[in-house]
Amino acid sequence: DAGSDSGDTGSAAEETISIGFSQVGAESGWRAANTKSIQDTLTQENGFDLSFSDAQQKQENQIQALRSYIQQGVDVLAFSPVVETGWDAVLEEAKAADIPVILTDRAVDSDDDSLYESFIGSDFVLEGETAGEWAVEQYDGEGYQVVELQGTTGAAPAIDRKAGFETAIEGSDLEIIDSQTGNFTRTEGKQVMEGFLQKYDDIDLVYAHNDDMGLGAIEAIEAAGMVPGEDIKIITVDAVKDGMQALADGKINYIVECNPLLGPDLADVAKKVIAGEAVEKRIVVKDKAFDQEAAVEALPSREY
Ligand code: GYE
Repeated sequence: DAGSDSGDTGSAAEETISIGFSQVGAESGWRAANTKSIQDTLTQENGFDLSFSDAQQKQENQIQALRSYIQQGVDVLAFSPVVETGWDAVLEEAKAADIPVILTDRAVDSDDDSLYESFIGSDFVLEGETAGEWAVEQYDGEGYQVVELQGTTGAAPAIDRKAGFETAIEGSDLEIIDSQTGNFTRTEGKQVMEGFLQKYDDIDLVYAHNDDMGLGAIEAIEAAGMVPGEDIKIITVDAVKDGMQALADGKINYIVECNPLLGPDLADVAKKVIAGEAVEKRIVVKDKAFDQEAAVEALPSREY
């Protein structure tokens, strides 16, 4: 008798949650792993109907995507804001439409934190500090020259990784002699590094805000006839496979991890928000850091 069967198998009773996700772009290995994590987690099987779009690193594309999801009347909006500022108007539109917003990966700079439910992501200031502390330990003596490859101008990880590193090297023998954006891509990282190598002949260290720009810098250093990791040391952030391989090979010297696997936390927060349960306003993803030995050890079981 089917009518009296009250056995609940769980997922069948729950309603599918429609979620619109606006991704930053496809600028880096980190981003590819992040996208995969989100798409692999927010599946029909897990109770989601995911609409996903790639903004190609342009804020206007993200705003457009968010507006169209609002118009479609999705249950939840989620996005990784390409830059920190300029979101209040579209977030207010979401609020007016009663659609909860979850931030993943990058933060917005807004005075009104009622405009989103939760922000899930790493502590980028801490990442920059960790990178800077390692650098300070390596160099002792008279002035060492650092060039910095910054992430996308105005992006939370670029602002925070710069600030954290600067704090950590304050009063040390290290000096940042130049700092430019490479937009988190390998190509632009290479170009900016080529410019630095033409301008300065005694660079000791490259601090790149992500692995991809560091990998671009390796190409530029090798093309200039120098040995990356020896003639010029390199620190990066992310710890994606290509970066970890370069670290294991001795071409990068240190990597601060930034975990891109945010899909499970996003799914969890979205389900709770829809169920009317309380969620934490800030979920900090924990990161590690690797030197060459640690990279060799970690590589075989690395998930991304
Ligand atoms: O470090 C970089 C990507 O926002 C943390 O964006 C993310 C950063 C990541 O392009 O590789």
